[in-house]
Amino acid sequence: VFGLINYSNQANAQQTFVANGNPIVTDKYTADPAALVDNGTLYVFAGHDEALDNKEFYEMHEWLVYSTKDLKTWTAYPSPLNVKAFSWAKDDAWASQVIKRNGKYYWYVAISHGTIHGKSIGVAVSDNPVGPYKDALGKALITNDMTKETNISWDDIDPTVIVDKDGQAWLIWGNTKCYYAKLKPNMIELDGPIGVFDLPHYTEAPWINYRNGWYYLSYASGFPEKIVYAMSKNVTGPWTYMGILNELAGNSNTNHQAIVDFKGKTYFIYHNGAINTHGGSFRRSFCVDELHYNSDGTMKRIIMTSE
Ligand code: FUB
Repeated sequence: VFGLINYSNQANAQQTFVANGNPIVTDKYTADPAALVDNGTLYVFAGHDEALDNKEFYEMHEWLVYSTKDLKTWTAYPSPLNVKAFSWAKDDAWASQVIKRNGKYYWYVAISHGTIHGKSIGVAVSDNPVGPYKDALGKALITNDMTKETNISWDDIDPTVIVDKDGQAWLIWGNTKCYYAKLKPNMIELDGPIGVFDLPHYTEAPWINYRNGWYYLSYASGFPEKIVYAMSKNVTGPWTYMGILNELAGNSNTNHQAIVDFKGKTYFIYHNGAINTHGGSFRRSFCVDELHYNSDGTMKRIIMTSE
């Protein structure tokens, strides 16, 4: 029931609440969840869907962050990052991911560029996972004129980042094509050419995670989107397509996932459009379900729950 959430107010503008199953947050729309585990706490970063009930496109100007230690009691924080933090950008707080490196938190975001046509990727930095964050580079890290594999202007979206076992950081992103490139140790510049992964039925929303010798690249496929995944022994592939991981997310064309290990379990965090009659493709809400692996390392299909 949208709008009803029982916060216990705290002095520092943080608010705690007890989640009543999925979706977790019911007083705001929270899209494109990205997850980070740090110091025994799970952080979920999301774009804020603000489209009015009759608007059928994205209206997104800021990102939000929530944290929990037990997946029951959550803390909501003031928005730690707004599109206005990127002076070179125009608008559109699309999908993002935060990663920790050398004690700092780097937040990679998709956003519309102010002067270069199309979507771009920027990076913000903070000493604290819940911010405040500031633009780390003063310009875009990736722009539409750097990737000419497609003739669409929104192919440079949906960043995911991994720091590999050898310390090399990789940025992976894209709509229609899945791009990848090395990041310099400073995490804010590319270190080499941009490649393209060969992935069947690829739409967008890549997320990379590593477990027991396998890299897993999950991504949105088709439209309306299902989440599928591929496996490889190397962060740069080649990738073996493994099939569907999550069926359509209720009442939303997009189905954007994060996969994270937390306190001995693996969680699949995604969005749906399931909040009452107003939820939908442009009014999305993040959900958390458990992900299980088979003994051969493959992933079991997600069983979506409302609990
Ligand atoms: O939220 C805007 C866009 O919708 C994201 O960048 C895509 O992944 C899709 O979820």
